[in-house]
This record gives sequence, C-alpha cells and structure tokens, in this order.
Amino acid sequence: MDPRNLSGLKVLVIGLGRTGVATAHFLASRDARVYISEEKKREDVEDSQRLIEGTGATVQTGGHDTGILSGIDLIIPSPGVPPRNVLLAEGIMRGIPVVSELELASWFISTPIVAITGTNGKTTTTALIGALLARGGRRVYVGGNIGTPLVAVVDEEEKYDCMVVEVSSFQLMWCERFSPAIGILLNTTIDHMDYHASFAEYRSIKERIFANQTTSCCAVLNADDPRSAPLAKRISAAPVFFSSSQVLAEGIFVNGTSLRYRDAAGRNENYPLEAVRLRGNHNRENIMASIVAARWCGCEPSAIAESLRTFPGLSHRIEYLGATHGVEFYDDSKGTNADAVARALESFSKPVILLMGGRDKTGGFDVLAPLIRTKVKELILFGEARETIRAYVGSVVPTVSEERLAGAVRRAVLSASPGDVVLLSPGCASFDEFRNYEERGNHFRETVNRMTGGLTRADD
Ligand code: UMA
Repeated sequence: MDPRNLSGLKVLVIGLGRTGVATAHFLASRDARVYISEEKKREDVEDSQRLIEGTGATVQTGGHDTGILSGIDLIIPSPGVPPRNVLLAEGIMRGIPVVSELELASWFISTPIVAITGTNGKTTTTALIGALLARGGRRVYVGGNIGTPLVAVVDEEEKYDCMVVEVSSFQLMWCERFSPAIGILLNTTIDHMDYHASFAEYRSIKERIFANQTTSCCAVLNADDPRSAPLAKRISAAPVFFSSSQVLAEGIFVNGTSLRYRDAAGRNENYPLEAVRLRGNHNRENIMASIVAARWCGCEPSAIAESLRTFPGLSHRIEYLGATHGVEFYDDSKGTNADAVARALESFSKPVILLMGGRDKTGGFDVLAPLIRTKVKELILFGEARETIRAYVGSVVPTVSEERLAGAVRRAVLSASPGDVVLLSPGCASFDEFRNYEERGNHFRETVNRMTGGLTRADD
C-alpha cells in the first residue's frame, strides 16, 4: 500500500469520538471510502454523527459487528480502543494493516514535529514548549492527545514552522514510521494497566517515539531513569539528558534555584526558577525537557527565560484555586494514577487533606503509603474505587469514604483548619461520575466555592 495514496481504499475507523470524527473527514478528503464502527448506541453519538455529515461514511453503531471488516484495507482505531476490541483483534488476525490517527497524519506532514510522551507531565510540557516556541517567534501548532488530533491539521501545515504534539501510548502502539524531529520521553511509571498487557509492553510502546528517528533528530531522555542510558545506545537520534538529581557532564540539570544547560563543549546556560509558577520537582523535569526542545529549535535563552516566567501552568494540574480562612485549595483532577498523586503530594510542605477516588485503572496504590503517611492529615475517598484504595492505604492515616465527590468536598471543608491544603488528586479515571477529568475538576472548584462561600487569591 502506498501510504500517501488513500484514494478508493476502504478504511475502517473504530470509535466515533474526537479522533474518529477528525479521521473520517481527513480520509474523505483523500477520497477513501470510510466505514465507522462505534460501540455506543446511535442516540448517544448523535453530536458526532452530525459532525461527520458530508464524509459519506457508512456508520455502524450500538456495537461492533465483524461483518464490517469485509474488504477493509486499513483499520484506524481511536486511542481509547483496546487491543482486545473484537474488530481490532479479528482485523489483525485477518492481516489487515492497523495504524493510529497519529501515524496516518505523519504520512502527510513534512513540517518538523516535536513529540512528547511519558506517563505524567506530557500535557504541561507540550503546552510549555508551544509557549516557548511562540515566544521565540515560531509559528507553532500545539495538539495531539492534548486536544486536537494531528490529522485535523494536515492540510494547514504550511501555516506552521513546527508542530508540537502530545502523544499517548495508545497512539504510539499503532505507529510504524512516525518520526518526530524531537522526541521526548519524560518518564514511565505504572498506568493504563487496564489497556496494556504489562508494564514492559507499555514502556516499550512509549520508546517507539524514537524508533524511526534519524541521526539529525533529537531524543530527550530522563537521566534519572536507569532505562534511559541503554535506550540512548539503541536509537539513532542524538540523545540529550535531563536530571533533577544529578549534575550532568552534558545535558540539563538542577543547580540550586536554577537550571543549568551544559553543551558538549562545556558551555553553560542558566535558567532561574525563582519566578516560575509551575511547582514541584516533576515540573522542573517538564521545564528542562521543554528548554532542550526550544534550544534545539533555535530559540534564544533570553526569550526562553522570559517565557518561563510568564507561563501560567495548566488547569486541573496542581492548579491553585484560592484560599479561605487560611486553607488553600488545589485541583489536580488530571492526576489519574498513583504516580501523579505522589508528584502532587511531593509539591506540598503543609498538611494535606487528600481527596482520592473515581474509576480504578488497576495500577495499584501501595507506592503511595510512605508519602501519605508523611504528608496527609486526612484521606477522603470517593467514587467506585473508594474501597479498593482503602484496602491499599486506608490504614496509613485517618480515612473516610463518601459515595460522590461533592460529599468528599463537604467532609474536607468541615475538617480543614488554617494552614491546611485541600487537594483533589484522584489517582483514578473520572468516568464513574463525570464525562472526563475536566468536568470533575470544574465540579470540584464549583463545589468548593459553593461550600466555602468563595475563595480568594492573592492575584485577584
Ligand atoms: N469506542 C468504541 N469501541 C471501543 C472503545 C471505544 O467504539 O472498544 C468508542 C467510544 O464509545 C467513544 C470513542 O470510541 O465514542 C472514543 O474514542 P477515544 O476514547 O479514543 O476518545 P477520543 O474522543 O477520540 O479522544 C482521544 C484521546 N482519548 C484517549 O486517549 C482515551 C484524547 O485524550 C485526545 O485528546 C483525543 O483523542 C485527541 O487526540 C484524552 C486522554 O484521556 C485526553 N488521553 C489519555 C491520557 O492522557 O492519559 C491517553
């Protein structure tokens, strides 16, 4: 199959969410014959159906019927479609090629791509790189897993000097040729064990971000991860390391209250951190990876330093909502696994009332026990996973359960005293009670404001 010629091909898109809609439009614009299969009932995907009007797609809703595979040349699963999905499994068995929307888009894009993956921090890093490059005068597109699928902008690529894309393991899993000019692997800890067969599989899929890079490309790696050094030897791209715990002979590392970037010739650049609003050690790693990408793209150190000072951070990621009666409230609704909760807890020195819960992603919570013991004053559990979390860490500190998030907020407001931090860092997916983590975070903020009579912020 000539990857750039889709004309007349019968292509099956599985899932009719954001990716499915954008992919259907792109395929139709390239004269492919589009088939879509969606497990939800017709009435539950009416909005998406309206959005694909004009694509001529044949749509199957209310389940996946393998009859639709007849004559299919190519399958494009949406990121949330697991490998055990009946169409995907059967399609693979029949030898039908499977690629992700990211891979498909990359066949048609010649603009340099900066791709960011990792278990945690990729959204912040993606947005920050976008901000640094824009400040450095680059026309930049920011998208991918962060919101807008890459395939939606293939025909606009001449508007951009660079495309910065957040990439998930779900998208990398079905990549063959995807080759970003700069690939960044921030970290890998247990996540999505409800989707991947093992941690080793998850990790090796993340490493695919570097698989097709050439010697002119750059691979940004975490020097504090023991798997990075052997990985750097296996890939073609030039490795650049970052570290939050070691001084590096070459690369970028923490040096007191600033970051030091040292090149191969021993030249140093300094990036002060005092005025940077992103908090926590994990954010220092995100910042270091972003500086490497921006410097590799030719941005000046002074523009980078200025942009770091003004970057406000992202919603729902250890987001400071405000304070009342000496109690500070933070929304970390995007923290959907144990490692993210650990990173959030590490950012605080005040006693934390921690709200955790939602739908379990089965990665376990035992790693949190030591941090909860030292940082958390009270643990308030909610949602479907509350008993599961209690079994892991409920004996470590005083722990209570509520059925829903609103009840957990009420408890937190009642038990908080001046000097405390109330932190929503759920460690779970949101789907038991909400459509997504944004809705959960917004609900948290609104409930906190209602129950406290409103928060104030120093910068209000
Ligand atoms: N579906 C099926 N069959 C299945 C599974 C799902 O038909 O077996 C259907 C669902 O009913 C639904 C559709 O597929 O209608 C949803 O597809 P999707 O879950 O892939 O969601 P999209 O709307 O296409 O959004 C995806 C990403 N979602 C996931 O990775 C789960 C979005 O990332 C991304 O922003 C968007 O593409 C654009 O690129 C979200 C996410 O949570 C933010 N990502 C994970 C994360 O960040 O941890 C990886």
